[in-house]
Amino acid sequence: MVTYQEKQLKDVSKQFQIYGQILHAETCKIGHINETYTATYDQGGARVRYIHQKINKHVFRNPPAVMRNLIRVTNHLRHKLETEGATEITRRCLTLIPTRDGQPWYQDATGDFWRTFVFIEGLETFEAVQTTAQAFEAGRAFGEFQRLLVDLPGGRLHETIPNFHHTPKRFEAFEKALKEDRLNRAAQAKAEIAWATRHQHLAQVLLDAHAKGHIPERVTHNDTKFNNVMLDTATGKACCVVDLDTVMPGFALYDFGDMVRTTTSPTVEDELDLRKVGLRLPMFEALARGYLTAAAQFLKPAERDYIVFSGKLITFTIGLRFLTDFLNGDVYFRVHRPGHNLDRCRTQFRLIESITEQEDVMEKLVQSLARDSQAAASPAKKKVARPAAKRVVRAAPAQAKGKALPAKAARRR
Ligand code: GN1
Ligand code: MG
Repeated sequence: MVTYQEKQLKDVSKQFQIYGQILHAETCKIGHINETYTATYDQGGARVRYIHQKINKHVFRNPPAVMRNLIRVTNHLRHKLETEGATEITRRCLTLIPTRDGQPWYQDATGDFWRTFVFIEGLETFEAVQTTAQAFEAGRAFGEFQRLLVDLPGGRLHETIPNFHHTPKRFEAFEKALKEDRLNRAAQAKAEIAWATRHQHLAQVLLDAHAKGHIPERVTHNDTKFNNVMLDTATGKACCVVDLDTVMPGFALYDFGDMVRTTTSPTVEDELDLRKVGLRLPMFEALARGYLTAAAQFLKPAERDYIVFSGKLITFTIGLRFLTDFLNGDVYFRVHRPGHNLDRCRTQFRLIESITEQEDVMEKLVQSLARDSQAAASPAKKKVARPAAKRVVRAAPAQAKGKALPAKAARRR
């Protein structure tokens, strides 16, 4: 039985080059932006799954450009993986299914854009990190992602959301929402508004470093939440990075910062008990180690210098965005309860405080990891890099299985 708007999804399913009959489909509830369905088909007697996804055209104003980016990026990733002799490439990189007339997307009668991906079996995602091995894998996966894209041909990618991580512009949007206070919500968020205002100075730091030529623009993912890395259920190893709509020009540090935001605290993004929110140093260490395993080869020293800061910056930016959306009446992020965006904002600001409390230790740690990984990036790099990875795994031998959220797997592709 098709559960979601049966007729509509049946219509969508017929548009793509899928040689089978749709049996049923489920909505994926994870993620704040796009609508995603996992659909099971009967294909010659075998059950095969695909992802159908409707692009949120209010967030992504130019869906065809989003799709052109996605095609360039996935083609390049696949090509690089092939060249490097990787196996199981359709599990490591998203595979887009064209429409029956050979187009990358289908536009329905209401003007919405749909796309379809191969569902990757045997992978799972998690909302919160449970082990240092997982944090290591997240860092490694996004570091690898950046590494594989350093030589993306074809010029600058389209900016699917202009100024996405531009913190001063996000701050302006916050100030505008506060001034308008359309729903009289500012009174409920006094403490968070004051907190944001006190920390405005964080906003300009990386942009200044970029303007001075210290940190370069790169091809980056820009939404490196832990739940955007799919881990192999059997091995726990990162397999595929998903949610590619914001892959565009950015700073490598934005990606690292969002990993710090989503992998170092034991809590989920909307945790209500703020006492539980905080950066765990072993997670940070594993994350940075994993990231540098792949990224040390291309990062500039100035980029490494801002690694700790980047966690604060992105957490601040996203906290500000939650607060702004709360003030605007929850028009951007999907919410599931009253005050949801304000709850999300609070966890972000609490995490920044926790980072600030520990930043001296974190800086020392990064310096020492950078020395290790620089040595690893020398000609004998493989020999040095592997034991480093194993050390982290040994530190957390039992990878807690915990509660996986396989639905996320579906939503993401
Ligand atoms: C959104 O919906 P999701 O999980 O892919 C947002 C990110 C935020 C994140 C916060 C396009 O990502 O920037 O960091 O929520 N994506 C967009 O959880 O705005
Ligand atoms: Mg996203």
